Amino acid sequence: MLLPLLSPQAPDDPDAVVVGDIRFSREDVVGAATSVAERIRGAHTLAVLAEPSIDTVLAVLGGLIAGVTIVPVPPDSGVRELGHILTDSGAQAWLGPAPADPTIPVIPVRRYARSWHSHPEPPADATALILYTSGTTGLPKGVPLTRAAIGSGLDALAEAWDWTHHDRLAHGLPLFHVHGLILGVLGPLRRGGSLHHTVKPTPAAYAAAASAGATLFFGVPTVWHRVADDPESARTLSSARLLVSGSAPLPVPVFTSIRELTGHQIVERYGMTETLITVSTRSDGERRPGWVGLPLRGAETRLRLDGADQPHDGATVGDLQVRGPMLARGYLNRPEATAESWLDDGWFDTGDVAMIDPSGMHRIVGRAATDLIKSGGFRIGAGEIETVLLGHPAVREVAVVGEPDEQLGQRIVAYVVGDPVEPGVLIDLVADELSAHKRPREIRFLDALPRNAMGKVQKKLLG
Ligand code: MLC
Ligand code: AMP
Repeated sequence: MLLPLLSPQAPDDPDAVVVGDIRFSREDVVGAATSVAERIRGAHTLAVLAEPSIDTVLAVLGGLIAGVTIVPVPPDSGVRELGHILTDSGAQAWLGPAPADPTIPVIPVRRYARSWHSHPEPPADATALILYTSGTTGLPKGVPLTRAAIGSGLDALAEAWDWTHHDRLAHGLPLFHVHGLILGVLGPLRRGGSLHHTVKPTPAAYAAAASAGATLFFGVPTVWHRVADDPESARTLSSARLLVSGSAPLPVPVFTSIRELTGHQIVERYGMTETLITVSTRSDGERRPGWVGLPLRGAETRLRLDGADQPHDGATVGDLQVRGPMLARGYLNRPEATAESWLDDGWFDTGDVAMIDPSGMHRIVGRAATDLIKSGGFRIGAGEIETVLLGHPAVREVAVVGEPDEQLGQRIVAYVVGDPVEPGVLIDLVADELSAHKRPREIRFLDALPRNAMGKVQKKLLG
């Protein structure tokens, strides 16, 4: 069973799921999610506008109970991104809140409706969720994730972190990605523990959750950076059992500040939408700043260069490849992209460059492609932003890069050649067409882009 919390045998908890100031007991969650399941039975794929709200939690759980594939959509998706996700996923309707002027039907989520009907457990290889994630070019790709992959990925993390039903998880991450939704909502429900979603991942909200009894905290490095900058809130987290960082590299100074302020050494874990989490430091093991830990139970890793295995000597770098039961099997509707990353014998080429030491500790050194940007823990393709900017009549040429940023890890900067135009106009164009977190933080105007003899833009010379 994917979510034992939803079984009638689980003990009740009056605060099983708290999102902002909405509190649902386990019985409320089971009754309301089952009522959603009743309404959608027989559908195959539904889209959920994944705002950080109880409705999103109920819609996703309703889909899981009914065996209907759910497509969580970033709530600030612009027209281009939204249109693509709906068409590509084949979503039949919105479940819960919908954007203005929806192009498909809308099925409401009734927070206070209850049903106690018992639904059969869907097959383990059924697609539970389709998550969208950016590539270097083109619009985001759909990643179908089975119930079996989600279940084994969550169990492997539970083993590494000693995560049990005694834990109360707190975080304020978005509900349309692996981190906030799969780990952050399905994780506690699979363990039979409880969840406190703070809506926004602010230091004050995390401190309040700690005071209210949260034991486990999730954040992307930008969040931990902000916590470290707010010592009073940070000190409140001393009462936690475990602090976890992931989705982007955790800077060593942030690890050190958090240790000084809270007494906790942050556990760091590494993963991807396509693979779920495959490597993590352990709650009972070494937490080495700058390193992301050991393969999780069931996961295997290797370093490759030019088709050959590289030594695990803590110094040699190679392309990180992973394999295990938590992996997706390919992209939706993208056989060529699938063939590029899913290799023979179940290995997946992550596109990350890493080193592994003799004890099995992994260090992520960087990405093989400069055109994939990580900003605030969001994965963003330079190509998708360039395509939108080229759609503006003033823009003749453009190159988008990720430049180092203390808080965001990388900030999106667009280099533009063209006619004079207000930077804000171009920034808003990207926010409106794609989503707000993909907007460039800065536009820099140039007379020409640096190119090599072949005419290819030399992004490394920008900045
Ligand atoms: C500003 N805003 C604009 C705008 N300028 N909106 C539209 N157009 C413009 N021109 C708005 C934003 O929408 C937002 O609104 C507000 O201004 C501030 O936005 P921000 O500066 O972009 O960021 P901030 O809110 O401070 O976000 C930082 C953050 C966020 C850390 C909270 O980056 C975040 O949530 N990151 C998490 C990413 C994540 O979960 N990744 C996991 C991927 S899974 P408003 O109203 O929203 O405040 C994965 C696998 C794994 O990687 O390993 O986990
Ligand atoms: P996403 O598709 O949003 O799931 O992003 C996955 C990418 O995030 C990985 O390929 C890595 O580049 C990056 N990532 C995730 N966790 C970590 C980590 N702990 N350290 C460094 N990079 C990470």
